[in-house]
Amino acid sequence: MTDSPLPLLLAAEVREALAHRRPVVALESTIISHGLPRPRNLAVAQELEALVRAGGAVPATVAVLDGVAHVGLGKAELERIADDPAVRKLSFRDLAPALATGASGATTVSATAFLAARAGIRVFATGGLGGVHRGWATTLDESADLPLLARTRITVVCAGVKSILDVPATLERLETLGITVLGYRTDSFPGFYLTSSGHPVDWTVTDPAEVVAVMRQQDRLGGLSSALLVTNPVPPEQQLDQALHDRVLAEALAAAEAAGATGQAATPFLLGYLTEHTAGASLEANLAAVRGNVRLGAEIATAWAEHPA
Ligand code: PSU
Ligand code: MN
Repeated sequence: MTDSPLPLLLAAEVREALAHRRPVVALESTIISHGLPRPRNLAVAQELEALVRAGGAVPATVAVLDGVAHVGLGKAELERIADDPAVRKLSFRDLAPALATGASGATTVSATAFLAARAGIRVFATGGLGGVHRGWATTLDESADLPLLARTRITVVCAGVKSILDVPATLERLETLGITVLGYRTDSFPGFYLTSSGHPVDWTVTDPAEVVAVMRQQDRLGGLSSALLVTNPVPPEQQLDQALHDRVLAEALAAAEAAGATGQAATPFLLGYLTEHTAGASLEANLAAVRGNVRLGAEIATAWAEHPA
């Protein structure tokens, strides 16, 4: 490929929608390749795209295939992300070497947010963000999601941060990094698998128009390009049982340490352990959270597309 001004391949549908200011929702692919078990992952990836469409927006799943950054995937491309075990996990810093070497990989929140923003997409929906891991004081393991979101103008709809993390430490980091956090119809920061993390959130919004009003003021203020987190809790009736969550998470953390699962492997190990040892209950809560976020993402993208430029 010759070097073009934008190193992105936009799906025709995504390009059209952006050109006409129609709503688009970016979706990440690491949740498909590394966050969910096969073969359910492909069905989920397709379902999430269908939910975006049902909400009147165009889905743009992001991934790198054979050294090309794609924004919006075709059917076979989505299947490849879900099925091919050679697909790597790519965070923001991996993008340049992946493009240079012709590698294929799924994009994490950091890489997806970056590529989506470069493509001109303003709304991105996912499950739970990465953050500060427990034991940070010895491992220094903090997801690249946080610093990237501190310098990228995109609205991310999520169920908070993954509860496998040190949630209060992550909230402190979000504050330090200047990343605005809104609670969607809640004054409590969501707990990913759980409706509430038990920690408060400073700002509450109750509908997509209020989110768009905040986005407009971010742009009006100008200056630094930080993200906006719209944290949307999993419905209480679909959350994981708190006692089961706490018990299995403690086991998972011990197992990760025993297995030496560090670096990029830490998060997939912990999520996989929870799915396996809750007999799939954590997976259902995870999926319920993601579905809700994707639906809300389509609503926000629609409200954003309608606001006067
Ligand atoms: N949320 C999920 N499942 C996932 C992830 C988030 O429900 O698999 C992924 C996202 O891609 C996120 C990544 O960016 O985990 C964070 O990984 P790490 O902790 O290695 O930065
Ligand atoms: Mn990490």
